Amino acid sequence: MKVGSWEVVQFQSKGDDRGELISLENFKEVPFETKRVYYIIKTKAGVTRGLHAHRHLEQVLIAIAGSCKIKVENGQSTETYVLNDCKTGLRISNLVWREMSEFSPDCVLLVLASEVYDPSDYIRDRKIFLQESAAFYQDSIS
Ligand code: T46
Repeated sequence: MKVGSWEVVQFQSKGDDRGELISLENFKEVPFETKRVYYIIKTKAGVTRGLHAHRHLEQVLIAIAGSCKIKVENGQSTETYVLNDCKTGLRISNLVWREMSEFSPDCVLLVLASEVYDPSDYIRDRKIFLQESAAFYQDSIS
């Protein structure tokens, strides 16, 4: 994915008279090789999660149950999405600040990640995020 980008992707459901099945494959629905899967559950009312960006990590987020809101920002533009459909994913590249909020009590937010867990990949200071993304865009036009 392009650095500092995100996109909504609709997954195809293989439905028949028994119900539905959604399948996600690396380099198809998921634009990278998945190295880690985690899910966020039981987020308490009023909590905002995220509040960071990643230097290298790319992810696909899917609310496989319930709903939550996610704000994404790349230092130049911001967008807010409601994730409430297990057939819809939000792909997020590196250098994107994210804030997740308004979790419904039954929300299960599934995340497919391109890298194993690495705390040093997190940018948790917003000022540093804005500096690093400004430097990236500056380098890419010079
Ligand atoms: C992201 C958003 C969408 C681990 O030990 N391994 C893991 O793979 C992850 C993701 C977290 N942790 C530990 C680190 C913390 O002690 O789990 C705890 C909660 O993690 P964090 O505060 O980073 O959770 P969120 O919801 O703020 O952010 C998470 C991801 O960390 C992040 O990469 O993009 O979900």
